[in-house]
Amino acid sequence: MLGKKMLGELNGQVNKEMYSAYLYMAMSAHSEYVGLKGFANWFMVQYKEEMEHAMRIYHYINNHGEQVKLMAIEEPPMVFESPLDMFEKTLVHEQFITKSINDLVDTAIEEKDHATKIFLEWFVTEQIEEESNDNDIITRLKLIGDNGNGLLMLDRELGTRVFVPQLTSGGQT
Ligand code: OFO
Repeated sequence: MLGKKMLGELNGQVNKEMYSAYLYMAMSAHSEYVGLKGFANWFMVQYKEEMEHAMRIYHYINNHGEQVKLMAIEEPPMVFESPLDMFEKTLVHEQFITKSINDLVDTAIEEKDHATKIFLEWFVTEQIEEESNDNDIITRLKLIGDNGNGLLMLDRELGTRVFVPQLTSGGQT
């Protein structure tokens, strides 16, 4: 059973994950437009992962016999100054998501909702990886600076990222 507050916050998180997906899809579209196909691939994989994050919560709500409430997804930005700008914005967004997940855990603890607390542990761990990936790429982009060859090498590397689905259609891992 999900408490009213917990359910509301989980529904809110579905929306935030959908926005994450939308934001990274926008970054993928921008990368494609400026000819950075590897960055476009990296962000498209990120988009797919975010859709899975949303679906994990969607199924969790369903499995509790509750109805998911879908809300409007905010329009993401369309123009970015540079690859570094995209990754700095990605990191800021992921830090916002980390805080949101931590707030959900706080609510689960307050409500003595052990099942939801355990469910959220996957997201807590995932956020460490998300922020670490972004920090790593930001460091490399700063080292590359204005070096076009360095940027193309990183673009080639980011082009090798592959999406590995983790969820079945029923939301099981
Ligand atoms: Fe990027 O981890 Fe979900 O939002």
